[in-house]
Amino acid sequence: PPTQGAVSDEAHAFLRLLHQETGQPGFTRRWRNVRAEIGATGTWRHTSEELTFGARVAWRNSARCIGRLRWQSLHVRDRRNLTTPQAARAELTAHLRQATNGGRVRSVVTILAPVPPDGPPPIRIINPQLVRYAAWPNADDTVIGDPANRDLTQLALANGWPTPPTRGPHDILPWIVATDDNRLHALPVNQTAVLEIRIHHPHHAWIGDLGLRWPAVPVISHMLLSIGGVNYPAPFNGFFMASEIAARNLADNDRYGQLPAVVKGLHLDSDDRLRHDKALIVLQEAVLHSFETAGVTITDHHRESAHFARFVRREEAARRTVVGDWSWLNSYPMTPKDPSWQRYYSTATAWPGFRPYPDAAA
Ligand code: NRG
Repeated sequence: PPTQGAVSDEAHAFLRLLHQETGQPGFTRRWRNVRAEIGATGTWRHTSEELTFGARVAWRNSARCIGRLRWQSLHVRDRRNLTTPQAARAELTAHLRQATNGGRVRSVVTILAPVPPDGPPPIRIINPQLVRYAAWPNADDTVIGDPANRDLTQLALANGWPTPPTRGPHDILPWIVATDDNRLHALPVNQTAVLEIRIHHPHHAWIGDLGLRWPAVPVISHMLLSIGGVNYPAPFNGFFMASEIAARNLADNDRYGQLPAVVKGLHLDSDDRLRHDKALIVLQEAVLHSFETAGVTITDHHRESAHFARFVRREEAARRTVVGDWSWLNSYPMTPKDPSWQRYYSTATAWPGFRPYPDAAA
């Protein structure tokens, strides 16, 4: 756990930042109170205004995120009073509904009770994302479902998740929630809150026959939101960039591994050395087309790269340093025409921010 001195330093830096950026008066008085509170309890409680500002700046400081132009639009749900798995299930369901918003996806964070100075938080989510598909290994080492979630599937089964009657490629895993008595609870997901998109292609009907689908909204659920020395479990979402789904989740050999099927469907020759590149483009088209015809927010990497460049210009105009991880901001198939490809960013860590849960499994 962080020392009282460290909490104090971070609290001071955060309050300074907030009062400087927002122009709100009263820094000295607020700091005096917060310092006393940290002295007495080892931690402090944010006002809801501090919480909202801190969560938005944490997004602004997310070095791996290309979508930061919209950081000020983050909807912040203050659920710090939440202590039971049942209440967590209800709030995570509400988060999914509010974020999905019938397809016009909104960026949302749900802030749960903080990690206290002397132990685990009342509620913490083990799943890396709220909507993940189970992995069912076959005897021959192949997997039905998403191989990335082998361990999570085992954990769900070990904690009382009833095996679905038929095991398919898209069985939504329950939420696994840890309580501060070190117990795990597998909470079934309310399917009516989960929107999924079937993947098809405007010119290649056979793509639809591959039976692919993906959840509409990516909700990252295993990171801590760190504001002024206080750490919160805080599931958050933005919306998908098509390449996340098309070039990784559906394509990677150790995920759904669909490139061979697409190469085959396109009748590409095995001596065409760009056959996988061509297949990837067709998968990108399919993902964009499927989300768009379903009326669900999606973006592409060229558009996001241009938006990111606009974010960088705004930040630099405000005399703030932009942190950024080139290898995460740029992805196949970006081109040198995309502005985020053309430069590097500060690799420092900036706070408030999101961080991995200290002892989380990969
Ligand atoms: N690539 C991962 C999700 C990572 C986060 N992506 C977002 N985040 N778009 C995947 O499952 O494809 N977000 O907050 O919108």
